Amino acid sequence: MYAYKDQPDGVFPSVCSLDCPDQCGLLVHKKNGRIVKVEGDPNHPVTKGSICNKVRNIKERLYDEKRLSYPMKRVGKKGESRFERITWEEALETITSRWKELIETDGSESILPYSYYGNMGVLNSESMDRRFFYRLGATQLDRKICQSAGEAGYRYTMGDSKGTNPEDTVHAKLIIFWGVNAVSTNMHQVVLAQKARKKGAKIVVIDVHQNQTGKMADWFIPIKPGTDAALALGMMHILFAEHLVDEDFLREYTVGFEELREHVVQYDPETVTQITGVSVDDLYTLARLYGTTSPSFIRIGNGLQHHDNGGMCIRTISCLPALTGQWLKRGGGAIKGNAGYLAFNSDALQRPDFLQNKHTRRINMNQIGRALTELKQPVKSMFVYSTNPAVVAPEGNKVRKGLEREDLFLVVHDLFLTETAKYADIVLPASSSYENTDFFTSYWHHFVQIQQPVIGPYGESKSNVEVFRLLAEKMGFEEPEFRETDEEMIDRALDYPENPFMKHINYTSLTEKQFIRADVQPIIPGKLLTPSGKIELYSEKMKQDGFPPLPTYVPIKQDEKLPYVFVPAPNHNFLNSTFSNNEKHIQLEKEARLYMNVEDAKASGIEDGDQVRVWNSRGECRLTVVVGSQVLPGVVVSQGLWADEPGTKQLVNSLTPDRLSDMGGGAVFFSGRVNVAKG
Ligand SMILES: Nc1nc2c(c(=O)[nH]1)N[C@H]1C(S)=C(S)[C@@H](COP(=O)(O)OP(=O)(O)OC[C@H]3O[C@@H](n4cnc5c(=O)[nH]c(N)nc54)[C@H](O)[C@@H]3O)O[C@H]1N2
Ligand SMILES: Nc1nc2c(c(=O)[nH]1)N[C@H]1C(S)=C(S)[C@@H](COP(=O)(O)OP(=O)(O)OC[C@H]3O[C@@H](n4cnc5c(=O)[nH]c(N)nc54)[C@H](O)[C@@H]3O)O[C@H]1N2
Ligand code: SF4
Ligand SMILES: [Mo]
Repeated sequence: MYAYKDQPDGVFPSVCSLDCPDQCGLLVHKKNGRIVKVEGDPNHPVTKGSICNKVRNIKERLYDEKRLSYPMKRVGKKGESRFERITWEEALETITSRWKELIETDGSESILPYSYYGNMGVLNSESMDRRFFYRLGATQLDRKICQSAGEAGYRYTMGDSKGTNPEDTVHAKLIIFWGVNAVSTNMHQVVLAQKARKKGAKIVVIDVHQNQTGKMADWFIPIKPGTDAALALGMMHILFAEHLVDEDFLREYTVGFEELREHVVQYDPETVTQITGVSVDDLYTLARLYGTTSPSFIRIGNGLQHHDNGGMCIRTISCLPALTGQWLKRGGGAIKGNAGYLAFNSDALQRPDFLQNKHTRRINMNQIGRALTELKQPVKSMFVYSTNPAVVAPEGNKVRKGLEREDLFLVVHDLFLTETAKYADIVLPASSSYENTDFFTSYWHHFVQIQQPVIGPYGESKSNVEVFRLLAEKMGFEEPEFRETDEEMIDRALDYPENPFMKHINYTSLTEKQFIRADVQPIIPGKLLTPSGKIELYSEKMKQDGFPPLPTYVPIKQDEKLPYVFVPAPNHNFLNSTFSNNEKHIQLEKEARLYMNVEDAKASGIEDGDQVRVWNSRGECRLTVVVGSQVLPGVVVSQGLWADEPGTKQLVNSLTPDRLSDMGGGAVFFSGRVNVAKG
């Protein structure tokens, strides 16, 4: 039997590697050795053959003529995009000799890895690379750009990243999409919600922007940015006042419900309306709907946590299902993230024990601009892979200033010459996930999946795992772990008795079946990983950590006296900045827009379709305005992380603050303020 990649024609199973909760099963069609079509695998029990438009068009990206196919070195100025082809041997030799020098002169902490999950494959995102940088003694990166604030908040209440099984949510009678643009970012949750709707369920969407998800709702509730905790507390106020809580459940499975009942008295409907902009009537309707409908399910989005108060906001919302006893109802409860169910042996994969100096410094990836421009002991070399900080990290102008530093030796490994790669000294071509071996664990559904190479590597491109194997060899690292094969690493990661749900999953069973359901048991509200084992409405741990022990509304910062809160959210046809450099996807998305309320537009003499300048003390952008009632007055929302084509100014992260969220060291992309004017 030939490997898939060696068969010129046929249809082969695959998995989507993008950073998306759905993690779809795919079927890849090949003709004459090339991918001609990608579709959903109808046999996948959750994603069932439907996939998004982005990936239906992925072959345009895989075979885009701009794709990198050989290593290059810089011959122009930083950022000028002038490069010359070199061999892999020269590239690896240049990198490792420079690093050996730096370790001598400045110490190993002068080298910084910078990566995220451009490819969600476990091997390619967090295995050989981690071993390598631990062994090197490089500065450690805190990878907190995405879900860390919310994860920290959810953990205080529920103990772990575990929630409802999404497949069960078809049984829910009320589904709340809260701060999640699910039509674009978790489409199969929408499919499940629509199935539930056919059986009589109601779909409520709470968002600062009536985007495609808001438009599909039975009821859309617009809210002021960063005020959702107050809304949840107002709901709790009414639930307690009107005896709509499940007292038996609260007594048996929670800590602190008596304290919470007292505490929420202050969040009366008038006060909450003032804070959130949700009317008193709507607040009553929502609370009563939630208090009288069961099973009810809340999909807690990422949008909420990208605020100054993001951790506390998600901590607060995650208390709601306990009030009405939802955790014992099939399809009831909430999902913030479900990664906890599919835990594998990450220590065996990453080998943190290779790091000798346990006090090695750490840098939070959200503050990379500061780190590159302000540190007393500077970062002298950075290796960027699977992420595009020049576009996705906050305080973009500071990031670019750092990347421009003449004395920064920058290596970028990517499929494309991204905005970040333009500043590189050495550019390395990356293979796509379709060219690699890897395994995948969803952070939403309960399936583990395998990727076997469907095509050979594009040009001279190499996977992350392979690049770090080669770098280790050149550095002279002799540990056998640097020579492990992909198959050995998969088995090592899945050999993890601590997670009984995945006992039956290993490399062999995955290659036989392609996707395997973990044997997940629903969470038991008395046996959680919180200190008490119960759902902690009152958290002593939070008190020790310096937070209010009860759920609390804390306003976001008014960082500048500017009229609008700016919410630069993702869009439908890109995935973060991925696809922002592919013609097909740009055409689908058309342009970088800014949504503005009619009243604000009128007051500033702005009309629909105008080009506007959006600015604050950190930078400026030029976007095309859509005037309407999709956002409340005082709020402007953009969509998509666009690259800067010549003559454009659309890097929205030029405007976002790099301060950190209340907990978890998260990013606060959506809490900054801006001004907007025509021109
Ligand atoms: N098409 C597409 N899919 C994606 C991505 C993408 O870029 N494009 N990105 C992927 C990644 S990495 C992630 S983390 C997820 C993110 O996907 P989601 O969980 O959907 O999170 P966001 O899209 O960041 O924000 C969701 C919503 O929050 C709203 N929002 C912002 N602030 C507030 C607030 O204060 N209150 C309320 N109620 N709503 C608010 C925004 O208007 C937006 O509609 O999606 C993944 N999937
Ligand atoms: N304003 C604003 N900023 C945001 C967000 C927001 O909502 N608003 N969302 C934030 C969130 S939630 C996230 S998760 C981050 C995500 O930000 P990033 O992690 O930077 O995600 P992408 O922009 O998709 O960039 C991934 C890069 O990895 C490359 N890549 C893909 N596969 C591989 C591979 O196998 N190997 C290598 N070496 N490279 C590969 C891709 O070509 C792409 O250039 O952005 C954050 N930034
Ligand atoms: S991006 Fe998400 S919805 Fe689209 S194919 Fe990949 S996993 Fe499925
Ligand atoms: Mo993310």
